[in-house]
This record gives sequence, structure tokens and C-alpha cells, in this order.
Amino acid sequence: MIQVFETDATYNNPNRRRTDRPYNTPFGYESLGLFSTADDVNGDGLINSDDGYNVLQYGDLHPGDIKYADLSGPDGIPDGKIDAHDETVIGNTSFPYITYGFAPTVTWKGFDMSLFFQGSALVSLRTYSFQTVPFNNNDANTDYEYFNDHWTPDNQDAMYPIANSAPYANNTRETDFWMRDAGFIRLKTATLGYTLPTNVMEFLNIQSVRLYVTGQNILTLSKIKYMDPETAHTGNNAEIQTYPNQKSVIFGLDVTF
Ligand SMILES: [Ca+2]
Ligand SMILES: [Ca+2]
Repeated sequence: MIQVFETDATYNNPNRRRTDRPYNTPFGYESLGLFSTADDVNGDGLINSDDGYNVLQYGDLHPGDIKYADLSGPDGIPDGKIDAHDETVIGNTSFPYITYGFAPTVTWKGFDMSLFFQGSALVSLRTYSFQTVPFNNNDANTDYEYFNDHWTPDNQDAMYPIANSAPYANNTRETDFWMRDAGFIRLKTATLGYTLPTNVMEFLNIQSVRLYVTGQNILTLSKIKYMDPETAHTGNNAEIQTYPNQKSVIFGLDVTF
């Protein structure tokens, strides 16, 4: 992005500066993981100055809530409070820097094989909002993903925060905690065919017979396992609202008389 209007508040803070960054670069808080039971030193269920934690975040803090880095303040130095001054770049844009594809083909005797790989790299998926937040009104069936690895006293090293009956203010901020690497490589189509030898054809009095099998979306490599990384690039906020690509396999027979 060559030129953009921005206020001094963002321009003068190197973490927040919009100028010279790609359009739609995501900004938010740098997360320092989840608070643990040990962070609640006095054992009253809350994490605050009584436990030696002197950073103001959002509402009461509990074990299992997200901890944020106090990077800055109005004077350019950490001020013991998490707010807009602490913003920084939290990932790549939702549209990939790199997209690529390649299509090798091989023939050997009667066999023919053609493959089509497609992929993208340097792209982020923002999973906050409704991709994994439990009990949020949403169209995505990913609560199961959250449920299986949310914070509990017995699962301190969890992927997701403690579960609440409604999204909790501290845990639903823009933060790298919810950003995922959405790069992937996918075998979009693969075809394997076999053409019967000429001497067999002459015996059957047929010009040619070719058997083949074609598969679509049969192999995907990605760090995102619980939803389709290819659809991550379709939304402006990289929220996946589209139906995932389906795997399909087709068996065929071509006969020319
Ligand atoms: Ca406490
Ligand atoms: Ca701050």
C-alpha cells in the first residue's frame, strides 16, 4: 500500500503504522498464551494485582483467559493497560501473497496419469467471531473443535480459552491468538487411466478401450485440520462461510467402436 490516511496515533507507533503495509493487514494484540491456575497465586479464582499481575485487560481475568502483551501506551511505553496503543500486526492478510499450481502428467505403456496440485502460502485465517467460539450464534459446525481442546484445570496447555456461556470480552479481542496459518497444498484432481493394448482391440474388433478413475480434492496438506483451508480466502475477514469443497471419485470407461 503506497499511501493511506492515518492519524498520528497509528503513524507514530511502528507497531501500528498502516503505511507501507499490505492492504487489509490485520492488527490486534500479541497474546502471551492463557493464564494458568498457578497465575492465581492467592487462589481466589481471579487474576489481578493481588496475585502480582498489574496489567489491566478486559473485565475480570481468570485462569483460562487470554493474556496480552502490554507493548506500548499513550507515551510510547508500556502503561499497565491493554488498549489500542498495544496493537501490532497479528498475521498475514486473508488473501494469500502466493498462490500456485502445477500439473504433472506421466504416460507409461498403456497407463496415463495426470495430476493437478493447487496451493497458497503466506495467508492468515481469522478464526475469531464464529469459527470456534462456543455457543455463539453461528452457521459453522466447529464448536466440537473448541470443546475438544478448551482450557480446564486439567488441560492447562489448551488450544482455546476457558468456555463461557457467552463470548467473554477479554477473549474476543482482535489478537494473534485467533489467527491461523491458512496456507495449504491440495491435489485438486488426479486421473489414472489404462488403455488396452492394440492386439487385444483387434481381437475384439474395437478401436480403443480406456478405463480411468478421477478423484477431486482427495488430498490436502494444511495446518488447519477441522475446516477447508481453500475456502479461507473467500471472505473479506477470512471467515469461512462457504460450503467446503467435497471429495469425489469418478470411475469411467471410454469405448470407441
Ligand atoms: Ca487471585
Ligand atoms: Ca498498554
